[in-house]
This record gives sequence, structure tokens and C-alpha cells, in this order.
Amino acid sequence: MFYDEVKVSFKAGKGGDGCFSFRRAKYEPKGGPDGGDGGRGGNVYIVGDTNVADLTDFHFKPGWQAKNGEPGRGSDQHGANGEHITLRLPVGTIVVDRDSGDPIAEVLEHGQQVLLLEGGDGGKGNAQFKSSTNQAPRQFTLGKPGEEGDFRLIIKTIADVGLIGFPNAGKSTLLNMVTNAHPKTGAYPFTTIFPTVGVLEYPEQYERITVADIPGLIEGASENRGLGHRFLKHVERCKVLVIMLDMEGTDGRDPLSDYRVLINELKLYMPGLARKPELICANKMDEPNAPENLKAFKKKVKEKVYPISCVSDEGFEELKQALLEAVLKVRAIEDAQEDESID
Ligand SMILES: Nc1nc2c(ncn2[C@@H]2O[C@H](COP(=O)(O)OP(=O)(O)OP(=O)(O)O)[C@@H](O)[C@H]2O)c(=O)[nH]1
Ligand SMILES: [Mg+2]
Repeated sequence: MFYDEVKVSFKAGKGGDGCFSFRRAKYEPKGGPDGGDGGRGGNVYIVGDTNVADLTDFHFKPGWQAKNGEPGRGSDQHGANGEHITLRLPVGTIVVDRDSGDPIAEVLEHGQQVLLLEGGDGGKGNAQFKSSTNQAPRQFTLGKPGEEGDFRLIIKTIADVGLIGFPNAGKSTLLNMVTNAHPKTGAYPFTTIFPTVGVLEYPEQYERITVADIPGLIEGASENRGLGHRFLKHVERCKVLVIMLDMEGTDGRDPLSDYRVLINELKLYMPGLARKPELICANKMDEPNAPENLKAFKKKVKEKVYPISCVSDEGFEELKQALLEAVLKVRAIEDAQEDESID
């Protein structure tokens, strides 16, 4: 089972209480106040880690708490600070507030650390309240509670290109052939049950892009039917989408209706998704009915189509170059927008 969404509750440590104490020594029967301050509660940090594949650990243990600060002690002893905890999350994880649904934090890179919840301040010991007018203060304060919250952790895959299509279109086969990733492939639907990201290299151009294989979508995916819906979130952060069609129409499929359903599902899920640059890829061109189907398809759809075959490598080069071009275009736009926001 692949967990890309879990409910969790995290809590930072409470501050230790301040101490109320007076010095008592043999020849000092009325020694001054010496109650120390409490230690700070530990913080909760999250950090992105490419070695963490999914949220299984949090599914089985959804509650995490940082240590409380120790109370202050007599003889002016400060309580120890509570230990922080650092939770390692897959890169691309978003932390959402469970009540409001608002995103609180996200980790987008390996090693990126974010302070999620702050530990409470330690209380003040009575020694802190000594003044010229009050030599024997009886005040001290309690430690403050740490921040806490109920969250939803959601992985949203980060890749330049997202491959989407009906089950069995050949998405994983293509990823296997052109990238370093090796997702399972098979002649049955929903072979892929979690997104896999591979790197597509362009040695001559000194470029590389990342490509995500998304589990197959079905009609009604946007309404949460089948496996599809859970996985549409994984294309939200892709720069470019490849709509992969089985041009042979294996098992009675119709490429044109597949195309329309897929575009519609994207729109229904999130209008922004349908506005991303899309490349239409016609797979299985080695099969007997594919050329005829492609002709019919092109009559109805005016966008450029990239015919390929994962059996003969046909069309790979053209598709790869088109992907690079499309990704570089989006990167340039994003860079320009970033510069603008900095100015
Ligand atoms: N003839 C032919 N068969 C192909 C081609 N590409 C993939 N296949 C076959 O199609 C079947 C499905 O391929 P997958 O790559 O597992 O399909 P997928 O789109 O990843 O499917 P899901 O993971 O179920 O969504 C496998 O039996 C592949 O061998 C192709 O270009 N030509
Ligand atoms: Mg697959």
C-alpha cells in the first residue's frame, strides 16, 4: 500500500515551570530567592528527504510530540530545554490544517527544513522577580504550552512532466525506456499504483528533466471514482502534461473518446490543470489498427500529435525534444515571474 495522504496530530513541547525556592544554607538562614527558570519546550520541524518514499510511517504512528522543557530548580538551576523533533517527509509533501483546509507548510527540496510548531517558553523562577523593594519574591510563572495542531499530510509529486492516460496506455513502458526509472509494467489495468519519477537526460544539450508516471486515470476520476482521483493531485505541480493514448484502441477502447474524457477529467478536477501545456502522444503505433485510428483522430483534433511506439522506439526523439522545449519554456516563464516578485 502506498500512502500519499494521512491524518496526523503534532505537538510541540510545553515550557518547564519556573521554580519557587529560597537559598537555605547553614550560616544563611534567610538566603535570597534562588528558583531557576524552566526550560523551553522542544519544537517540531519537518524536513524534506528523498529517501522517504511515502507516508507509511505516519499512517501507523500519526501522533508525534516534542519533549517538554524541564522545570527550573533551586540553587538557580535552569531547567533543561525539551528536545526538538524533526520529522522526515517525502519531498513534495504539503502540511494542511485539518480544520480550515489551509496549507501551512511544504517541503520542496531534499534537506529543506521548516519550523512547524514552536515549543512553549519556560516559566520564570522566583529569582527573576527579586528587586530592591522585594528581596523575597514569592512570584514565579508556569511554562507556556507548546503549539499543537491536527494536520493532513499530502504528497504532491514534483516533476517537470506528468504522464497521464487510461490504464494500459503504456505510460510506465515509456518511462522505463527513456528514463532511469523502472516502474512495473503489465498488460492489466492499474499496474502502476504509485507515481514514479524518472530523469530524462539530454547529454548533447546538457539538460535534464524529470518525468512522473502517474497511475492510470478512468472516467469519473475527478469525482473520486477508482484509483484515479487520488492521483490527479500528483500532476498539479507538473509543468507539462503528456496525454498518452493507446492509438490501437486495445480492448475496444476509442482513442478519441479517451482523449476527450481525459481532458474533461482534468478540467473537472481543477481548471488550472487543463491550462497546462499538453502534448498528445499516440502510443502503440506498431499495432495494425493504429495508423488508421491516428488518421481519424487527427481529423477531429487539431493539436499536434506525437506518434510513438515503445516496441520500435519510433517517434521517441521527436517526443523527447518537444518535451524539453515545452519544459524549458515554462521554466523561463517561471523564472521571469520569480524575478518580478523579487524586484
Ligand atoms: N504493442 C505495443 N504494446 C505496448 C506499447 N507500449 C506499451 N505496451 C504494452 O501495453 C501494456 C500496458 O503497458 P504499461 O506501461 O504497463 O501501461 P500503463 O499506462 O503504465 O498502465 P497502468 O499502470 O495500468 O496505468 C503492456 O503489456 C505493454 O507491454 C507499444 O508501443 N506497443
Ligand atoms: Mg503503469
